[in-house]
Amino acid sequence: MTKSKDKKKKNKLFEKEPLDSKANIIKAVVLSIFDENGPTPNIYWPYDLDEQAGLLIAMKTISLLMGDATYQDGIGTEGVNYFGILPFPDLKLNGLTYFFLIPEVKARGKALAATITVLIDEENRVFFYENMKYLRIIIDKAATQIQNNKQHSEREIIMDEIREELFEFANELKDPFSTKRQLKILLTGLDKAGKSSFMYGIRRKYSEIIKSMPTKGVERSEENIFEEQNSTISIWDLGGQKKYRERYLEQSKMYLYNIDLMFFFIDIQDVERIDEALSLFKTILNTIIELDEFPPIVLCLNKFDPDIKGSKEIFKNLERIADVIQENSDKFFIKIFQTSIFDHWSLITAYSFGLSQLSPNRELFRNQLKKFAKKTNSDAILLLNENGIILSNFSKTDISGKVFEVSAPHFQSLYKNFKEFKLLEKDFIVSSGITDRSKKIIFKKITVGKYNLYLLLFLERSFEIGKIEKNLPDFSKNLVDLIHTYI
Ligand SMILES: Nc1nc2c(ncn2[C@@H]2O[C@H](COP(=O)(O)OP(=O)(O)O)[C@@H](O)[C@H]2O)c(=O)[nH]1
Ligand SMILES: [Mg+2]
Repeated sequence: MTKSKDKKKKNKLFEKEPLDSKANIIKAVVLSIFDENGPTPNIYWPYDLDEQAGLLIAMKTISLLMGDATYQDGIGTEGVNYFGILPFPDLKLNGLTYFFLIPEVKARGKALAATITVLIDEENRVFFYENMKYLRIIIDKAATQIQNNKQHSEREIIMDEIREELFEFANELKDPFSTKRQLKILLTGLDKAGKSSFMYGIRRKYSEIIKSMPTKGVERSEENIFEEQNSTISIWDLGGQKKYRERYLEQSKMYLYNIDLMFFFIDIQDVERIDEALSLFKTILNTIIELDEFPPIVLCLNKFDPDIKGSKEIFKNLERIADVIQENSDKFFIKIFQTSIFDHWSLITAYSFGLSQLSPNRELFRNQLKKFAKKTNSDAILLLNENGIILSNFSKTDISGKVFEVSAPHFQSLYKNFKEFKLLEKDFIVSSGITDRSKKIIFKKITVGKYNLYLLLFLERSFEIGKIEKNLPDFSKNLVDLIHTYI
């Protein structure tokens, strides 16, 4: 669609850039606005963008996010910002979309829904994932300017500028055309902190936990969130014994480079080694700061076994660790979890949170859950994949979230058992007698494209299954797109 038959309408790109320029990776840049005619491509490049293609881009990007409660209730334009990567199979393109609101007194909700979408060939999509951070900054800046400038002509200039900036950015990259996204997850911490057991636990290889020997050197494995995915996720379990630690710190360029996510484990029962563990944590952070690496970090305060939860001493340790961590890590996004192999859900929660950080679509996912919750009167929703990993969750209150923590794993095994023994009449389970009179829990298998996912809903006792079934097709349809580009 960018290769116009009409050569007279030469666009700026080809006047300035040689044809084989890397900037050619960017096929289109579109500002869409939901105006009185519905979702409309308002300003776009190439200037001769096919009309149908433009409409499709506007419709798809804006409609995915319509129905957002914040927007419709007119609460304000601040909280409504989402990035996501969307597939456009008909155009053979992938789009990085930013959804935002333009304040407009006359409009419903006092704002107009708008998106800026950057499009590239679908086989080049890794470009988006690898450069998300910078692309977000460029697009975010343009969106703010669009919000502040009302004139169409001013906005045209802004869109020209963002395009130039994107070209420049693409041109400076060494290799924007790798075909598969390579992700690297590190598991770090002292020896015996429980790193290997954590992964066995996640994978339900319980017998291995008993047999497990100290990890020698580095053990690599792969994670597949979906059977078919466009990225390779490698998990590097870095052996924690002193000799291995020294090696990976010395050869940090090899081990600690290009990290997308890091887990750090501390054995909170081993009081004597807590200082040593914290010191290793600091050393690793300093080393990766030097490498200019700032991955999100999941800190597992591990061996927080169910039977010691009440212990005062453990509680003191936890507080001390949290303080030290806070002091040393203002440059990083760190999320702390209390984990134990005897509490499967604690592992899943920490692990899933980490994985979700790898997906640029996590906000969009959550938004779909939130919409579905509203339509079905659910207090909380959880979406699990076949392996029980949480893809996304939404809950109105803390309490409903907590209910899930306790019940989700049980429901999933119940469901699987019932299914196996063909005891399931319909494709869902409804709780009965577990909750008080006001609430119910539904566990349901849903198909999204070629995947089986599991949906857990926490909702009013007087729920209507019809309402859920009516809204499911739309929900699944939106998720299909997001799953294709989830990771
Ligand atoms: N009590 C308790 N023990 C654990 C937990 N996780 C691991 N362990 C035990 O701690 C020891 C070291 O675990 P391992 O996974 O090999 O640690 P790694 O060296 O960090 O990989 C093993 O004996 C495990 O059985 C946990 O959550 N609670
Ligand atoms: Mg190990």
